[in-house]
Amino acid sequence: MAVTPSVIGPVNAKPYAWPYDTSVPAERVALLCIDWQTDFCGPGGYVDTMGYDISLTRAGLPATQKLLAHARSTGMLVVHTREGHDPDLTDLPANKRWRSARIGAEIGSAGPCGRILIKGEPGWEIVPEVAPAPGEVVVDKPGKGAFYATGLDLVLRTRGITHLVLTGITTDVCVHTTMREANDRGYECLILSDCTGATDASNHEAALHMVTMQGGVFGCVSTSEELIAATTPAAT
Ligand code: C5J
Repeated sequence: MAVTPSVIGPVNAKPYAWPYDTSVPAERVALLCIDWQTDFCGPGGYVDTMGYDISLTRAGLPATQKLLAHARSTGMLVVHTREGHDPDLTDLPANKRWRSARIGAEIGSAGPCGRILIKGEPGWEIVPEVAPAPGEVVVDKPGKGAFYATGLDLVLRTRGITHLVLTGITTDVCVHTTMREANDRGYECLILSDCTGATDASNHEAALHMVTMQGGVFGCVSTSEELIAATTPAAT
């Protein structure tokens, strides 16, 4: 029996109804879950140790959890990323280490959640609310962007992915860097305001606003509710 796949779009978004090509089969869309790690949103993690308010970085968790269930049921590719470094610190640039030390949370030093931002440590793990399901793609990255020094682009192109939905933390750093990298590679991007968060509320708002400039300079901004509402389920 022929199956018509789930279709996404048009999504009510700013500055245009997403995607630019009106709609897209869910199987050509990847949901990126960026750095939902204890180090960025859990007590005792890197962001907490730096003295920032983790309620801001945790704010997008409930909506992302709901959206993950939707993505899994519609056939979107789910991709998780983790920022982190090798235990011997060979992939940690000296300036990144120095900057983290000067704010009291040196990458590689011991903290309440193990060594800060080190692969395999409790703080580096993705929080349970949005943990990867068995078989889902997990991309480890040493930098802010998920395309730099990783196989992400190859994974997406191999699966025929052309459109990306971005969730995660932090809006202004890893999510934004990844969105910019993706946009330059030709992916049609949508960032969700209720599934992201930053260490500073005004930076979150500013990062979202930046996307909407120049006719959608990096893509579009919307919410998970709008995305879900704009999904036509698969039919047999
Ligand atoms: C930061 C990230 N903020 N995941 N990393 O250092 O945004």
